[in-house]
Amino acid sequence: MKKKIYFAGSIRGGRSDASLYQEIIAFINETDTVLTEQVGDLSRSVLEQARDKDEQIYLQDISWLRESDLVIAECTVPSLGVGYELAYAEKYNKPVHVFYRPDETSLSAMIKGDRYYSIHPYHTKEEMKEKICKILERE
Ligand code: 6K6
Repeated sequence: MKKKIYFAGSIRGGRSDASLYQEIIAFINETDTVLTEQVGDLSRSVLEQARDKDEQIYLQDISWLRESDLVIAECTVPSLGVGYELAYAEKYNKPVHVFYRPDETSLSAMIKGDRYYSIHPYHTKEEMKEKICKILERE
């Protein structure tokens, strides 16, 4: 059966990895279902984001988090929202896989030091995809 994946990535924390998020979301969607496709939405400008109702975004996202089977987070670009989602996912016992590029960021000790999380340093997109295949138990 298809797994429901909550993909987390920086939005207001910075969009420099947005096209990577988009590619990874499409990759996961080949076999499973990403609930949070807007994280990889390149068409939305910063101004459009500001027009969204924050409470609506929050309520929708925590509802998807609770519905999800597992969380995959890309944490190279630091984001308060992603940090919040990781703590929320732990509270609800969701398996959480954290990806980051160690050459480009120093991952927070509050994430790296929490043994609940499966931490995956990676260097290339291909390496990240290989790890995701294992997580999703693809053939
Ligand atoms: C902007 C771009 C696409 O959609 C938007 C509207 N804003 C949001 N829509 C959906 N989820 C959001 C939005 N802003 C934050 N989030 C959630 O928080 C996502 O699930 C991300 O994983 C995380 C990013 O937090 P910030 O603090 O970097 O914004």
